[in-house]
Amino acid sequence: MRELDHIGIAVKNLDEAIKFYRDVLGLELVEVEEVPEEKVKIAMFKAGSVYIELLQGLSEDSAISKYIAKRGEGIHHIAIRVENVDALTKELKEKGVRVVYEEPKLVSGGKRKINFIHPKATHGVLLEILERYG
Ligand code: CMX
Repeated sequence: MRELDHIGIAVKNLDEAIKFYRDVLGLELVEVEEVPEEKVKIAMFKAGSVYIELLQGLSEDSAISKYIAKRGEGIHHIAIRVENVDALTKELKEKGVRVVYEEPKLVSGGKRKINFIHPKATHGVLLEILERYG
């Protein structure tokens, strides 16, 4: 299984951005949560079979805050859902592909396991690989 899971959009103000995606576009807001492991607060919207994830940095040193400081708001990453993120991380490292974390991270109280492939290895897009539990 390798399916598009979500598109991540970096935003300055999550509450303001939610108003647009929920109230103007009419997308279904599935959940809002803090992901302290990644120093972000996120809002997940269902958009057909995939999600749109809005991300606001929780501190200046968050990857999202740094991204916005350099490039402004916009598409930050694309996420692919896979069957086994540990195995894929190992496989990528063996192939010499630059992953962000040596070992995948469990986040959101164990609801997801994630890693990232560096944009320099993917022709310019930060790619998240993730496994979802429940
Ligand atoms: N998309 C595309 N290119 C990107 C990028 C992005 N999101 N972020 C950085 N880049 C590019 C930059 O343009 C730059 O390219 P040039 O050298 O050609 O100018 C290069 O990558 C290095 O950029 P940088 O600003 O110096 O960024 P860093 O190397 O400090 O960090 C990265 C980049 C990907 C390692 C870092 O953002 C990271 O660790 N990301 C993974 C964690 C993360 O993003 N967490 C937030 C999401 C959490 C979640 O989804 O739950």
